[in-house]
Amino acid sequence: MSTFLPSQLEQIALESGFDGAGWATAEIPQKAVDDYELWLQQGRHAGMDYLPRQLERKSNLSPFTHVLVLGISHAFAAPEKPSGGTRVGRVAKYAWTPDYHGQLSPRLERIVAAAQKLGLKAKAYVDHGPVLERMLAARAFLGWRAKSGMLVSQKLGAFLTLAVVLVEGLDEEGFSGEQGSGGAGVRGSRSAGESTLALDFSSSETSPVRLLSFSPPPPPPLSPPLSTVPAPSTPSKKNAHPDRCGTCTRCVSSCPTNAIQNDRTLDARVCISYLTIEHRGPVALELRPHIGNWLFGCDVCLEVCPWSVKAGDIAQNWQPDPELVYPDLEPFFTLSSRQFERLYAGTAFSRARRKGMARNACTVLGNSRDEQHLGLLERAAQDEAWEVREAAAWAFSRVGGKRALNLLERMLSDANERVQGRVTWALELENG
Ligand code: B12
Ligand code: SF4
Ligand code: SF4
Repeated sequence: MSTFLPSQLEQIALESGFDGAGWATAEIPQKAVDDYELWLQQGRHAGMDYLPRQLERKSNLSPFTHVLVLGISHAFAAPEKPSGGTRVGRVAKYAWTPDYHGQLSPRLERIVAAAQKLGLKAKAYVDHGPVLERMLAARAFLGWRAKSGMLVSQKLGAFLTLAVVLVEGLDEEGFSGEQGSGGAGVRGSRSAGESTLALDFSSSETSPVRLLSFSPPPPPPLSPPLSTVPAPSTPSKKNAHPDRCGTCTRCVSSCPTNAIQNDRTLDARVCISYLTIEHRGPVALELRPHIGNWLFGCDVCLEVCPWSVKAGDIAQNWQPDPELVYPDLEPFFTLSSRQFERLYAGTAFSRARRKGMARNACTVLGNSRDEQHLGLLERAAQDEAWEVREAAAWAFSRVGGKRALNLLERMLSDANERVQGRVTWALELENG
C-alpha cells in the first residue's frame, strides 16, 4: 500500500499556481440535481439557455470516479490607472486578467498529464464545462456554499476561481483510508520562497483530513519527492465544509438589485453580472439605475464579505491588465465588431460583444449624471446597433439638462421603432 497519489496531484496543482486543492468523489447528490431543476423551473437562469441543456450531463459525471477541485484567487490589488480616455466603468475582478481560460489551461494540462502518467484517465474544466463546480468544491472542502451563492473559503475569501480535474480509474479502494464520509481538506505548499496560501481546515470542528492508503497503480518517479508531499487528504462523500456565514447577511443586504434569494441561489434575471455579461438587448428600465458604474460583471457580494476582507488582495499567481481594469469606454463606440473581437480576443469582454459593452458603457455614462460625458453619448446615439442607441437615449434622460434634451430631440427621427419609443418616453419624462 502506498499513500501518495491524490496528495501528489494536489501538490502539482499547488505548484502550478492554484491556491487551494481538494478531492471529492464524482457522485452528484440528488438534492443538488433537484435544486438545480427547481432553479431552472423558476426561470432564474434568465436567458442562459445552455444551463437547462447541461442538466443531464451535470447530474452524472460517470465514468469519472473522483474530482480534484482547484481554486485560484483573483483577489488582485488594483493596479495604477492608465492616463487618458474615459475610464469610469468598473469591471469585476475575474475579468481583469487577459484570457483566464488560456492562463489556467496549461496549469490544468500539467495536472492531467501527471494523472495520465500515473495510469489515470483525466479531463479538466474551468468555468463553462457541464460540471457543478461550486457543489463539488464544497464537497472537496475548499469552502462552503455561502449565502451569496458563492463558494467562499475561510482562508481565500470569495474571490476564488474554480477549476476541476475529473479523474477516472480511482475507486474507493484508492481512498481506503477514508473513515465514513467527509471531504478533503487541503494542505499544500508551493516551492520554497513563495508564500503559502494553501488551505488549512484543521481548525474546523469537522475537519476530515485523514491519512490515506493507496493501492496501485504504482507511480513513476515524480517531482517533488514523496517525502515532501504533505499529509494526504480524503475524498468527500456526503458532507460539505461547515457553514461560516453565521448570522452575517452583508452580501444579501448590499446586493444593488436584491438578486440573492434566501435559498443561497441567485435570480440571474436581476443580477448585474448576468445583465452586463450574458444578457442581450435592452436591460429592464427599473434595473438600470441600480447597475451604477458596473461596466462588466459585479463584485459587490464578494467584496463586502468579511472573509474576502480578511483574506485581502492575495492573488499572486497571475497579473491584471490595467487596460481591462480601467477600460477606456470610447473604443466600444468607435471600433467595428471585428476590430473589437480582435482587440479583446481571449478576454472576458468578448462574451458581451462590442454592442453589449457599448450598451453597458451607456448605462455607466447615464448613471454618472455627468454632462462631460455627453460627447461620448452623442457618438453612441449614432451607433449602428439599435440597442446602443436605445441605451444612449435612456442615458441622455438620466444625465438631464438642456444639452441632453437637445441631443434627445435629434434622435426623434431614428429609424428604429424601439429607439423612437425610448426617445418619446425620455422626452415625456423630461417635460414632466
Ligand atoms: C451560469 C454562471 C453564472 C450566472 C448564474 C450564477 C448562478 N448563481 O448560478 C451569472 C452570469 C449570474 C454568474 C455570475 C457570477 N459568476 Co458565475 N458561473 C456560472 C457557471 C458557468 C454555471 C453555474 C450554474 O450552473 N448555475 C446554476 C446554479 C443552480 O448552480 P450552482 O450555483 O452551481 O449551485 C447549485 C448546486 O451546485 C447546488 N449546490 C451548491 N453548493 C452545494 C453544496 C452542497 C453540499 C450541495 C448538496 C449542493 C450544492 O445548489 C445549487 C442549486 O442546484 C459557473 C461555472 C460552473 N460550471 O459551475 C460560473 C461560476 C459559478 N461563476 C463564478 C463567478 C466568479 C461569478 C461572479 C462572481 C462573476 C462576477 N464577478 O461578475 C458572479 C457571482 C454571482 C453570484 N453571487 O453567484 C465562479 C464562482 C466561484 C466561486 N468561488 O463560487 C464559477 C464557479 C466560475 C469558475 N469556474 O470560477 N455566473
Ligand atoms: S448583482 Fe452583484 S451583488 Fe447582487 S448577486 Fe449579482 S453579483 Fe452579487
Ligand atoms: S457576506 Fe456574510 S453572509 Fe454573505 S457570504 Fe460572506 S459571510 Fe456569508
